[in-house]
Amino acid sequence: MLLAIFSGKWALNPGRILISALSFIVFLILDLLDFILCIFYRFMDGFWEGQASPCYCEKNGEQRISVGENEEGELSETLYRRENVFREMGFLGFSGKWENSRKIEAGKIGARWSDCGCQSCLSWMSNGEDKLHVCISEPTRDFTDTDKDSSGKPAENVIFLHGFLCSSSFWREAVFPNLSEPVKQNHRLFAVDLLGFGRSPKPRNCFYTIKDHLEMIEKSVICPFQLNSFHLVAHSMGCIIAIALAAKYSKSVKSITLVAPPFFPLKDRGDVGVLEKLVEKRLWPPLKFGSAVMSWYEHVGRSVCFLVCRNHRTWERIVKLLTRRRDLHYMTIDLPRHTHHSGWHTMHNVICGGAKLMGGYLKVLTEARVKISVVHGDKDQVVPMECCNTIKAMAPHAEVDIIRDANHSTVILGRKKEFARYLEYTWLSSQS
Ligand SMILES: *[C@@H]1O[C@H](CO)[C@@H](O)[C@H](O)[C@H]1NC(C)=O
Ligand SMILES: CC(=O)N[C@H]1CO[C@H](CO)[C@@H](O)[C@@H]1O
Repeated sequence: MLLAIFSGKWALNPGRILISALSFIVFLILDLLDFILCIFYRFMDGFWEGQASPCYCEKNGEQRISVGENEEGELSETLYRRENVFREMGFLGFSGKWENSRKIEAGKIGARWSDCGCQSCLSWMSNGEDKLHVCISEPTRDFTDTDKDSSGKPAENVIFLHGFLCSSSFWREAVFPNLSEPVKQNHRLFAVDLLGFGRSPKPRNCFYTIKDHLEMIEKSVICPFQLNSFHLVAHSMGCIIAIALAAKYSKSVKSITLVAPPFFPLKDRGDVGVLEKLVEKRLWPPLKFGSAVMSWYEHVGRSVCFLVCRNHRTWERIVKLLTRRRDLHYMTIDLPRHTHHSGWHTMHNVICGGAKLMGGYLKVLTEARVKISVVHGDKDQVVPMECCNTIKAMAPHAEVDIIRDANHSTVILGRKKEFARYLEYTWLSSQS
């Protein structure tokens, strides 16, 4: 690593060398910090709960996962293949000394001591229902007597899936109000809070794999409402879940609209390669640095969640005071509404681990001739443009729209009305 820094083309550029050296040092310190925090959390978990929560620092966890629970490749390799210099050295002889049980005990569903225990975060436990929070907008025309409208058509269903660290509010606030009256009359809109986010359950006895997410959507939307035909609309991470869902229900899906889908081309380094591509270990810009810390360092990430997510109500009050506003933006409120466990596992198992499954899913959809529309902003800093090419390569019939001067969020939020028209057009054209 150091050799690479001081050789080749970089040797000519002192600024570059400085930045690389600085970045090397910062991430080395983070390696050490994560290693120390691992010991700290084992101690604290033992103190508060009598048993350490399993983590992925243990070397032999790898074997246990691959033989036991990972038969279908559901857990991402990135969970346990994140190299840490200090752990590799068996620093201080600590690593591997604790016998962790990889199994998360079934009884342990309550909040961890490091998670928020406020009423809204735990409401799913008290009402005994482990279903997702679903925001439904019923068609304005009455479909109760007959399931067809005057022109003989049944109501259309649409399922909306949000991205990482968002919730159903994203669709409810940004898109629903801008749909036109004729469309609202005969469309039933379901916006779900994905498992582990927003107001949905955040169990700790779950690995938040794509399969887990699908099961919850089936249980909360598809089965109770007996949907046998629906459209899908998804943003960012939600696109991976949407494609998996569509492949499973390829006969029922009428169209899929994917906004900024993070479909990374799978290279030789597998899941780890996806993580490296998605979140490079970089100091700048701050958004990149923040995501690198949260995705590469399990225990540092848990500490950030301990400070932010566990105290989200306090932060909401502080932000309100500082900005002198009575209502916060829905995205600010949604951002910390997850646990470290739910965010961490979803990030790895869905985004990184999902890449290798996309080819198979898209093949099913191509064979079933399901309409796929992709929208991507050309200034997207979160999901690179090359992801569109990955889709095009796997599903040549997909229609790709590149939006100029739009980034990961403004691709919808900066053009709500146009986006609503685009959706309406997609739904209508898939009916003929
Ligand atoms: C997208 O652009 C808007 C306005 O230009 C900016 O406020 C926002 O931070 C950007 N978001 C991302 C994720 O880059
Ligand atoms: C035509 C219409 O209803 N436009 C609305 C689109 O949504 C924004 C808020 O998200 C409203 O302010 C507009 O009035």
